[in-house]
Formats: sequence, C-alpha cells, structure tokens
Amino acid sequence: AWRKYSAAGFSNKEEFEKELVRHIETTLARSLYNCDESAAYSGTALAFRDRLIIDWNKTQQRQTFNDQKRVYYLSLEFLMGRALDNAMLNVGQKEAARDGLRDLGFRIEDIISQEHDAALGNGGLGRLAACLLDSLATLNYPAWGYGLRYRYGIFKQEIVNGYQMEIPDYWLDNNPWEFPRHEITVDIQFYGCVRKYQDENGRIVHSWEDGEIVQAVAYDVPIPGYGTKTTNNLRLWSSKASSGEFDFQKFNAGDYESAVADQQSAETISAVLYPNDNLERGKELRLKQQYFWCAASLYDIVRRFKKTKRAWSEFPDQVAIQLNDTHPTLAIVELQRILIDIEGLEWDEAWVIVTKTFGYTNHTVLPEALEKWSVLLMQNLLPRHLQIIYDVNLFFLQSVEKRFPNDRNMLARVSVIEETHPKMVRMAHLAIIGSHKVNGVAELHSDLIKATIFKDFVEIYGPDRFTNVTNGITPRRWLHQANPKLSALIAEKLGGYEFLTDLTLLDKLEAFVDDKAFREDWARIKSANKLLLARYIKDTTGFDVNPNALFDVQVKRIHEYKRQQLNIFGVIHRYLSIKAMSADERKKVVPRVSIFGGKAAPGYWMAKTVIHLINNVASVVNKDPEIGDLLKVIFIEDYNVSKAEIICPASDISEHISTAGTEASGTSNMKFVLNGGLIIGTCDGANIEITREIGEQNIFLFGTLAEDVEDLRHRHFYSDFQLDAQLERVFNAIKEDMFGDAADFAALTASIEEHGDYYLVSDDFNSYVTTHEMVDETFQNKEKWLAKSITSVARMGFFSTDRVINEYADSIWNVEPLEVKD
Ligand code: 26W
Repeated sequence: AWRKYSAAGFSNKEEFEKELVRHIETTLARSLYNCDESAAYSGTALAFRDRLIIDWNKTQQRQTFNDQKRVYYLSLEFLMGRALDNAMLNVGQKEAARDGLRDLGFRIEDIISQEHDAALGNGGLGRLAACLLDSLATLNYPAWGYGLRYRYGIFKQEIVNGYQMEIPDYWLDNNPWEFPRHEITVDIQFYGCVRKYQDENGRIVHSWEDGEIVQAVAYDVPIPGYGTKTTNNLRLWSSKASSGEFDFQKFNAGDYESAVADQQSAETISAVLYPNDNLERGKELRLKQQYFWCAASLYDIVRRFKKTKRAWSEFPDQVAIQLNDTHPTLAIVELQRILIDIEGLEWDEAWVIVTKTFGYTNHTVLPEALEKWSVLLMQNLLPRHLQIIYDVNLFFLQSVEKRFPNDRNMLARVSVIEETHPKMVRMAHLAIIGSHKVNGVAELHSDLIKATIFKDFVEIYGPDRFTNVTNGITPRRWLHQANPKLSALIAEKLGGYEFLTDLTLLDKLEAFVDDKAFREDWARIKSANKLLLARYIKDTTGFDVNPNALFDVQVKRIHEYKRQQLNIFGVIHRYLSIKAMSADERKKVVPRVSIFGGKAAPGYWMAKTVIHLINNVASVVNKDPEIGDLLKVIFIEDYNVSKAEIICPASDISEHISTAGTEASGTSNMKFVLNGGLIIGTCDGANIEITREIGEQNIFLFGTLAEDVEDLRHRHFYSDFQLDAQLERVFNAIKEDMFGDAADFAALTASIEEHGDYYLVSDDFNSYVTTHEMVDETFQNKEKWLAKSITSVARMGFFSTDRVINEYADSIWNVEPLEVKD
C-alpha cells in the first residue's frame, strides 16, 4: 500500500533506466559503451539518491514546520555498511533497478557489491546506532544522528602468514551518499584560559578566552525509512583549519609551512576512528574528537531551538539527546556552559534543563572500558569545562552528604573525581548525574549495572532513574536485505511483507511448522545460503567446504571475554578426537565447518594471538588427508557489515559464548536466530531473553552462571587451580608444536593455567564440549532441527529495533512520530 507514496523520481523500469543513463552520461560524463560495473554502481546510486533527496527535503520541511520535539542520537560510531541495497528496498524500487540493470547487461548483485562499506564503527555499539536510525525513520520519528566523519573507518584486516595486519580504510572517494554542507560550519575552541570578572550588572561572568579554533563542517547522510517518505538526517562533522585571520597572518608573513602544518593538525581531529572496542586508552586526540563533535552538535541543536523563539525552560520539551555510551558525556557539560556562560541563565535553572534533556545508555560493564580522563589533560584542553565539572560534582556531593551524612566512603565512591594520582574524571558518573534516565541494553546487563558499578547511584537517586531497553536489530537489513529468499517465503505464508514493520507477526509462522512443503522450502533456502557462503569461502580462501556439513560460526570482535579461544580449543579437541578414531567411528562423525571472523584491536596482543592460533589450526586441519570433510576451519578475513549479510543467513549454529556477565547484550545472536540458525551460548546478555522468547528446548545453553563467576575467580587464586583434563590434552598438542611454534601461544595457555583463568575457559570447557556433542546429535535429526529453526524465527518478534525505538520514545524521550505526506 505504501508504494502509492513513491510518486517522485521513477516508479518503473523505464523511468529508472532513463535516470541511470542520464547520470552515467552527464553526471559521470561516461559513455554507455564503456560503462563498467563501477560506473553502473555510481549511476544507480545517483538515481536512488535523487529519490531520497526529494523525500529528505520534504521530511526536514515538515519537521521544521510542525515544530515538535526531536530526538538527537549522539554516537561516536555509526557502522552503516552499504547504502544502495538498503535505499532500493526502502523506497521499494529494487525490482525496477534489477530489470533496468539487466537491460544494460549487469547483474544487480554485482553492482551492489561495488560499494565500499561505510565502516565508521568498531562493532556492536556502532551497528546498534545504525539499526536504531533505520527504525527511527521507518517509524516516522523526527530524529537526527550526530557523529564524526572519519576519513579512515575501522581498518581493513589482512591475514598474512596467520597474523593480522591492519590496512587503513580510506573510504571517501566517490561516496554519493554524503552531502557536504560547506555553509554549515561551527568554530570549536580548545585550550586557552578562563577569565572571571563582574559585568556591569554585578554578575560574575566566566569567559573562555584565547586558545585555538578548529572549524567543524557538516556532512549530511540521508537515512530513508522503509515504506515511508520519512528520510531523516545523519550529520557527520569533519574538522578543518579555521579560515580566521590567524592563518592568513601566517601566510602573509611568509610562514607558509607552519600555516600548512596548523591546517594538518586541525584536520587530524576527524581523521581516524579509534579501533579499540571495550578498551579505554586515554589519548588526548580522542578527547579532542569527543569535544569537537559534542560542541558542534550542541551548537547546531541550540541554534535550531533558538529559531523557535521559545523560553529556555521549554528546551527539554523540544529536544531529547541520547548519549550512546559515555563517549558524548561532554555534551552535558557543554550545554550547561552554553546556558550559564553564554545565555546568562542561573546555574540551577540551567541544570534542570540539562538533566531533563539527556539520557545515557551504558553498553559495557568491563572496568577497562569505563572512560576516565586525566584532570590535567582536561584542564589544559577544556579549562572552563573542568570548572563546570567541579561545580557539578560539588553540588552533587553536597546533596549526597545531606542524604547520607558522614558516609565518607560513599562520597569517595560516587565522586566524579577519582582521587588517584593522577586525578581522573569519571565520565560514567558525570553521565548519570547529568541525565534523567540511564539504561542498560539487556535485562541481565541492566540488573548488573544496578548491582555493581552504579549501585550507589541507585541508592542516591532511587531505582526510577535506571531502566532497561533490550537491544534489537532492524529486520529490513538483517532479514529482508540479507536473506531475500527467506523473506519472500515468509511473505508468501503470511500474505505480505507487513512482518517487516511489525515483526511480532512472525508468530503466525508457527502454524506451518508441520507443513511438509513449507519445511522443504525452508531447508532449501538454508542450503542455498550455505552454498553462497561456501562459494565465497572458496573464492577468498581457496578452501573447499562441504555445503552439507554443519556450519558453525563465530563472527564478532576478537576479545578474551567473548572467548574465541574457548571455541578454537574446542575445535582442536574435536580434531584430536577424530584423529584418535577408527575408520568405523569416523563414519558416525557429523561433518563440520568451523567459521571464524573478526578484528582484534591493533594493540591487543592476546586477541591477535587467538587469531594466529585459529589460522594455524586451519592450515593444519584443512590439509590433513585423514580428516577430509569431517572438519574444516575457516578464518574469514576483514569481517564487516556486508560480509555479515552473507554469513548470517548461512549458519546452522552460531556461537555466543562470553563469560557470563560480560557481554552487555550481543546483537549478532539475534541476527543469526532471525535467519533460521540455532545458537550455542552462555547465560549472558540477550541470550537469556532470546531463550525466554524462543524456548529453552530451541537453544544450546551451557556454562557457569553470572552469579557464580566471582566465586570461581576467587577460588582460582586461593585454592589449587585444576586445568580441565580434556583442555589439558588440547594444551599438550599445542605445546608439542602441532600448530606451529608453541612459544607463539605460550601467553595464551598461561593466561588460563598460570594466571587465574579470569574468563573461566577451563571451568566451562567440559560443558562446552558436551553441548557441542548434543548439537551434532540434534543436527542428524533433520526434521527436529528444522522444527527448532522455524519455531525460533516465529518467536523472534521481540528483537526488532522498532520495538526498541518505541520503548525509548515512551519511557525516555517522550516524543511522538510525525508522518510525512506529499
Ligand atoms: C572507550 C573505548 C570503548 C569503545 C567502545 C569502550 C566501549 C566501547 C563500546 C561501548 C563497546 C561495545 O560495542 N559494546 C557493545 O554494545 C552492544 C550494543 O549495545 C552490545 O550488544 C554488546 O554486548 C556490547 O559489547
């Protein structure tokens, strides 16, 4: 029904072709006779871009005119992946494009894969931001994303001799999806000093003076909703040397080199995405990035508000700002600064506005990921902000002291300033104090933050400031786009594609679990998707994998807490077991392909060691003639969003095996189940809610529970550590150089045997191996497996980011949707 809205631009093959040819011949100045795939991609993208611009302008006009509350999602990461396929599906003209491209001699899939991923993120947090934007637009919420326009996204990973190498990801050439807004610039100040004086009315004024100015330039990216005209805006800031007198003076004085150097240093701010996931390193440039982006975004938001000529007290009725983790916490301080230093509000009046405006989402409990900035660094870079932070802290601690008199330990624990040497600013504390709502991203995670890192704050503010919003994924990209065959089969059974915007409709599929023809179709689609992945593996690694084998996948950032080491040790155990079998016993083995993918942070040595081990095991196992099809180990290079779109539909089982209590939510678990894969996992993050929704008979759970983790860690240190016997056999094989020089892996085995096994690999090894035996057994019963697969998909309705956005809108933002009409 929504197709009637696609009036502008083209609505059939002929009209699309006309637009495509026009762009190829004029915009690109290419002749149709030497049009290659790259030109066909650009022409197609430009044709769809025109469509988006029309809707985008309408959306912005309507939102400005209607003048209601807007949401601003501040995130240092937006892991968008490719835009063309998404644009075609969201405006509903993919078939016109497919036919038109075919007329010119192209396969649409080849054209789509010309596009470079927009990889402005590390992993889960950045991809969540991208899924939320898709849902915000689809549900017609007036919403903007604000981020940084990194010149280099997450590095490209190459595996050389089993080692990870990092290659810079320069992605901006010929990017048709961004619009430079050279007229929208903001001057951002750094360093300098604060002058305090009394103005003519006797008011104390703080003036931040001198220092350096860097310019922020806006680049806008249209975010189309699915089946709606709403096309929201993602505004990314790029840094540029300020074109103020300062530079010209240098140029005029003949100091050309130094002027160019200044320009270089300004442009460094938005040059590169920090590639750490869940590890805070305290680098000054990262703090500069954070302030640069927060200040530019707030200037923009405040400017938009001021045009409405409302009283400041109405700011929170017009503006909701969501902080994606603590990375944008300086926005809280910046808004307070604008209100008191520039707009002249009283402190208390301003602070009420600030706290009503902000919400803070926490994405991790790992202590090494909690952001802290040295007070000295902050004082040097942002002198006025540090003063405001001290004042915020003073008033906060005074109020705590009143409620909990003489509890000095409490004051020390909750203070924004950690009194260590050097002193540190605790960003999470600042984020909690400056927000009206704090949320975790899965039930267990939200409970854990209330019971551990934020316990004191629950006592101080009461439980109402803390809430849970369980993560989700957008079914448009992760089902319809990634798995068109499954999406079409579901649509056929359900009588249309409404489930893509109301995922709970999937529950109607349960009625067909026993339908024989449907089951066959379901199985055939999984096989076809596995075949596509097998072909991809062949093309990229040279290895042949048996498409009938059980595909066992673990793709995510490499991190000790996610326990890829547990997986590869399990693979080695399997290999050793097969080697020890008789020929008859081997006949009963369920053939398996163990597929890994993921990047390690460049400085994370242990994670790189795990990648090295996986690759070495692969090269031994894959060419062992005794093993043949029974076991293959594959490491997929440079895992990213577009590769996830190939991998997720092709898994039989995927692994979500973090040490209980460490994975805040996980979202790939949802992607795999939604695509008909089963999962093996620990009782951690959203695995728990997935289990509740799909039923515990449909998931393979194993391992220590979160509540038992602390005791076990303690025991590892204070009583004798006993390495699991089967794991010992695995370690012995490694130590006998079976997978290359044992010395390369000594630190990895030692972290378990000698240094306390913090992630409980040995404790969980036995139940992990036993559970995999159950996986094999279940997989042999094709009908049982299929029933689990279908039932699980039918029960995944809860995990759409549409539900997530509605929860944020109701319980945190208090915003209403606004439909965009012709
Ligand atoms: C400062 C270094 C740094 C960088 C990134 C610290 C922390 C992060 C992110 C918060 C890490 C992250 O991506 N967290 C993931 O967020 C997902 C979305 O909520 C969750 O599904 C994952 O469980 C969580 O690890």
